[in-house]
Amino acid sequence: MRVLDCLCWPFSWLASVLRMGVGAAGAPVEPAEPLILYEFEGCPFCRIAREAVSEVGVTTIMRPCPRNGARFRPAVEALGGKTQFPFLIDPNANAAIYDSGDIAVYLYKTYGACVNRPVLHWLGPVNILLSQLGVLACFFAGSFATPSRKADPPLEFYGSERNPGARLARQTLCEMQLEYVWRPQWAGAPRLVDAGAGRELKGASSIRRYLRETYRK
Ligand SMILES: N[C@@H](CCC(=O)N[C@@H](CS)C(=O)NCC(=O)O)C(=O)O
Repeated sequence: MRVLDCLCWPFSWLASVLRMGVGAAGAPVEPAEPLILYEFEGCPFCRIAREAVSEVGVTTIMRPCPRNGARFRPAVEALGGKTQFPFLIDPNANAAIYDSGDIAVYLYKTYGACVNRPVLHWLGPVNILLSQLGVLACFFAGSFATPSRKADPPLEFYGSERNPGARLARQTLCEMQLEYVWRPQWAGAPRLVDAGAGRELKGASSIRRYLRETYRK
């Protein structure tokens, strides 16, 4: 598994290059209630929503919904009326939004007053195509669920969308459908805090190993 983990690195870098570095971590924004994003790593549209979360720096509860995952997927249809990802809930404004473009625009407008919307996010089909290539570059990692136990309370995760190591860690969080509070952050990332177990992990490889050892069923 360690060898496989090492092999993933260049592909995660490639995904960041294909995205032209979009998805840096903005200055932290802590809304009264964290936002909630239903998404999965193997979905090109979800990446666009995550990049906006990251650029804006807004604290968001992530509920990963890989294709065959049963933990959070049913909630999306119950809350919004259809099974489509990404799906954003903003409890502060009673807003529920489906489309990645709409989610990005909403986030920049509502929480990113000082953040310029990256040029790539204005490029419609090019934006989507490059995001799809990013999914291909990572061999669809974060698309399918693996059996796992729930993390209670939810984990806390620090890292930007574009950080290749943070991406590798998120892919494992996603495949294991582990809920986490995401604080987009550049310094010291990726970092995972498991308050329930009193553990703090730094670096993609340590985080992935810890998650598999602790939450795999
Ligand atoms: N126009 C939408 C398209 C979203 C979309 O097609 N998402 C796919 C995943 S990549 C989806 O929800 N598929 C249904 C499923 O996964 O069950 C957007 O930009 O968000």
